[in-house]
Amino acid sequence: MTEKALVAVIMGSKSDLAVLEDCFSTLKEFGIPFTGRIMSAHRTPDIAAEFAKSCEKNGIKVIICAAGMAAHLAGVVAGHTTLPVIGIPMICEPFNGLDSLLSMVQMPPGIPVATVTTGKPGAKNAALLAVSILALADKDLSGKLKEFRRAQAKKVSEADVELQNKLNA
Ligand code: RP5
Repeated sequence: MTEKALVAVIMGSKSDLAVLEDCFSTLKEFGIPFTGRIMSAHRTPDIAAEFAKSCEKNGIKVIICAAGMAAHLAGVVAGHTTLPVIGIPMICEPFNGLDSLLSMVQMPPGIPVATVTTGKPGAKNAALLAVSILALADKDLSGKLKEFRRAQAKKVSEADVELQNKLNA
């Protein structure tokens, strides 16, 4: 992205990247400039801490963190910034993401992480939540989000009509 990033999407490992495609594509759909980085709370702790501390002065408004297993990335990042942090728990063996979810969601009072669900649905919702936050100060973006919801609802209603037609045929 050439425009100054408003959202930073960081992940604990290259192995998380495929899941984050849904996050990237949703941010792109809404025209949100973002940056993507790989860094780890455990394997590169200094880089993760420095990055978290630098986000605000670099114009980042929301940070999305994806991590699996003992998923501490979002919590560590949140401890180093007052920007909103959204966490996406990755699905990993052998506990299928429940380990990641609990590691991420169980933040001590005082340092919140807005944890979405595991895997690809979580990746998409993380992007949409970032859009909602940015839309608070951006009327055009708020309009786009409302239109997205209308289009989504229309698809459900169309599927319902299709089902009714099929059942009543
Ligand atoms: C976490 O450990 C990463 O976010 C990843 O989900 C998980 C496994 O990492 P790799 O061993 O695949 O690099 O830090």
